[in-house]
Amino acid sequence: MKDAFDLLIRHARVVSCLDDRCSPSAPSFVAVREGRIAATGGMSELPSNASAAIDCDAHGALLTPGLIDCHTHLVYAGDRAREFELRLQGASYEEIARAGGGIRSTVRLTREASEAHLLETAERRLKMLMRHGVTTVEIKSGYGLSLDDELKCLRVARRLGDRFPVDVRTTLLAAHAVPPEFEGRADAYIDEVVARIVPQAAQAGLADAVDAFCETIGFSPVQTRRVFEAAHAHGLAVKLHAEQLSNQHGAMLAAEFHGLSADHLEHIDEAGVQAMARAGTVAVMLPGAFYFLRDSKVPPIDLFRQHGVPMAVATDCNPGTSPTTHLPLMMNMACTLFRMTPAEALLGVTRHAARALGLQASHGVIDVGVQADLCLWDVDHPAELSYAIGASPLRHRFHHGVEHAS
Ligand code: DI6
Ligand code: FE
Repeated sequence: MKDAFDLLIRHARVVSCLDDRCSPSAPSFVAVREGRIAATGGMSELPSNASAAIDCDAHGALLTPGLIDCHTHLVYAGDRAREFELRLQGASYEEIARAGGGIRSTVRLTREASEAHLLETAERRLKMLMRHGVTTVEIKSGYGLSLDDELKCLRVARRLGDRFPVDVRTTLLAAHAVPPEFEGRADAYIDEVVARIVPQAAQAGLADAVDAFCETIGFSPVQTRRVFEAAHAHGLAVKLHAEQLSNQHGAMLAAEFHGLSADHLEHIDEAGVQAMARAGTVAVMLPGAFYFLRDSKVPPIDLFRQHGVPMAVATDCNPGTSPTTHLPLMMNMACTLFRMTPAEALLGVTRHAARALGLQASHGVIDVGVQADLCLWDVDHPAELSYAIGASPLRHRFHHGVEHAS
C-alpha cells in the first residue's frame, strides 16, 4: 500500500527544536518512511486511513529529536581514578599533566590495548550514552598520538557506528598532547601530525574533522594553525579545544578557519565571541569538565547570547576531566553551573549540536525530510529534561525510524 508509513507516532507532544522556545505542540503525529520524517502535523491533519508497519501511541508523551553528543573522547583504555584521588589531596590537573600523568597516562594504556579491547570498553560507554537518548555521537581520537595508534582509535570509532544504531562522526585529535618520544620537541611532533597523521587519516576516510588542544599544557596557536592548514589541505573541517584553562585566542583561530565549533571557552573574551559569531562557529559547553575540575571561571553565556553564537552542550566523556556518559545530566549542569535555560540546554543537545558537527541539514530537529532520530520521554515539559539530576526518563529511542532495545 503506497501511503503506508514505516512508523507512525500518534498523540505526541512534539518539541521540534525548530524555534528557540522549545514549547511542546498540541497532540501531533510524526510519520516516518525509509528512515526519514515523511510527514508531521496536528492529529486532525492525519488522514483517517493512514497506516504504518509500526503504529505507536505516545499517549501525550514528549517527543524530541534524538540527542546529539557533539564532543566525546569515547575510545581509551584504563581509568584515572588514582589521579582523581591525587587531585582531592590538592594536586592540580596541570601539575599532574606536567608530571607525566594526565593524558599521557591514558596514552600509555591505549597504545598497549588491542583494537578488540578498545572496542569492548568504548562499546560499554556508547551503550550508556544511547540509554540516555543519544542517537548521534562525535568520537575523537587523541589517546594514540602516533600514526598507527591514532588510526587504530579512529577505526574503533567507525566500527562502533557500524555495529550500533547510532550515527558516529569521527574527529582526529592527534594534537592532544606531546607523546613521550617527542618530549621537548612539540614542533617536531606537529611536523609528524601535518606530514603523516592528518593526510593518512583523511586518505583512509577515518576522520570527518580535525581538532587540537590549544593550551599552555597543549599546543600553541602557531602549532594549532599548522594542524588546521593540514586539515583544510585534505578537505577536513576543524574544531578546537579552546580557552579551557587560559585565553590563547584559540576560538579566534578556529573562527578564522571557519571552524565547526570551539569547545570549553571558559576564558574566551568578547573579541573571540565576535569572531565566532561572524564565522558561525558553535560554542560547545562542557560543564562536566568544569564540574570535575572544580573550575570557577564560567564561560560567558551572556556574550554568546548577545552576539548570537549558538551554544551546544556535550559530555566531553573522557577519563581525565569528564568521566560521564549522561548527556541529560550535562543539560542539568549547563543550567545549574552556567545558568543556561532549559530550552537552551535542549537546543544544545539537538539543533546546535547538529551544527557543531556540520549535520544541520539532516539532524537535530523534527521536520519533514530530516533523519528520523527521535526520543519519546516520560515527562510533561521539556524543562524536566534539564531539571532532574541524573534521571533516565527515556521511554523510546528511534534511530532512522527504528526502535532498538537498549
Ligand atoms: N581537554 C579535556 O577536557 C580533555 N582533553 C582536553 O584537551 C581531557 C583529556 C584528559 O585529561 O585525558
Ligand atoms: Fe575534550
